[in-house]
Amino acid sequence: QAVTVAVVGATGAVGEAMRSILAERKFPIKELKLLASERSAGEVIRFGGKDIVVQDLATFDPTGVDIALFSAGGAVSKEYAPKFVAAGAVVIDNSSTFRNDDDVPLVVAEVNPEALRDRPRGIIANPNCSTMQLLVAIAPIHRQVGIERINIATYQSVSGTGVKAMEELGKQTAALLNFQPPAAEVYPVQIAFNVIPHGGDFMDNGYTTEEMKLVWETRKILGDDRIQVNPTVVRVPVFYGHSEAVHLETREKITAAEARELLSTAPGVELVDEMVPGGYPTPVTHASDADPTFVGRIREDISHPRGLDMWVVADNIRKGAALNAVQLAELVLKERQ
Ligand code: A2P
Ligand code: 11C
Repeated sequence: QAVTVAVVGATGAVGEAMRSILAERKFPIKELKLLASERSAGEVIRFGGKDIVVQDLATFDPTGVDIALFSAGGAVSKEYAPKFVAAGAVVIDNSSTFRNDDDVPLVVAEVNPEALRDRPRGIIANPNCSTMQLLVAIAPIHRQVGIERINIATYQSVSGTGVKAMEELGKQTAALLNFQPPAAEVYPVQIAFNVIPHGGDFMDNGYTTEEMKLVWETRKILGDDRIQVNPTVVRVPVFYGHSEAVHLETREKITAAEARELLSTAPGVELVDEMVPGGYPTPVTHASDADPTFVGRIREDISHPRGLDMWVVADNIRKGAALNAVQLAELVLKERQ
């Protein structure tokens, strides 16, 4: 049965991916409402063979919307998500605003889909992109042998910061190749031909907010507060696709062969794990514009009796945000049938 869907932040990088994924997966849409700020109101966007005019969220009446996908930043979610719920919609929110609230489920479609049924506030939170791909890859291992500790270093692409950051990487690269000084506005230092050990805001414990999301969200999604997570977030000059070097310490020993076997049938995972040059996933060769979470370089940690290492890559805009949001919308839709 077709429903009315609203995309809030429809003109942004994630909003654009949400639109194309809704179309690709043939989501049963009665009417699609596209919302943004007054800056883009009036713009015309083609969807499903029709022209749809982008409306200003501030003056939009949400009555009649069944499912709303929000990706317009935390402040917008905070103000408008409750208004959409009051008007009868289920809100799937991509911002970090509600993720840590006890009465808001935080759901990865392949990992804890059952959690979304319990949503007293009518809001379902979509995890952060780096947590999303980590969890798709490690949840099967946690279920099999238990995970005690995760050491992780991320290699996050600039699209995670937004459209302006992608422009900055392009402009700095062009400037440097033309022997011109690179202007840094979005990032505190040059991102082209560089790596920056910083994402989000610094906290009192020395970690950044982007790092602590990996700690809080992993525990909430797996429903296990005992899991220790030690993250370092790094921004790299890649346009699309986040990569992660993941080092697990499990409760019981799991061999690399057993982990490979387990992940070969895990939902949402694609193994790319040949011990030859190029036999591993990278953002450019595998993840960009693709749906799966790619896992490679699986090996037993030579420094720990129950250690397992892996390399995890996914498209941060698709699985990390828009695709999971649409998968959650599909699960909500299933409840109605
Ligand atoms: P707009 O095009 O009007 O600025 P990104 O993070 O990729 O830049 O995208 C942010 C998205 O959120 C855009 O669609 C943007 O719309 C939207 N947005 C930002 N601020 C607001 C706001 N105050 N009200 C509604 N939409 C907003
Ligand atoms: C990044 N993960 O790559 C961020 C972007 O909490 O949803 C998304 C922030 C969030 O910088």
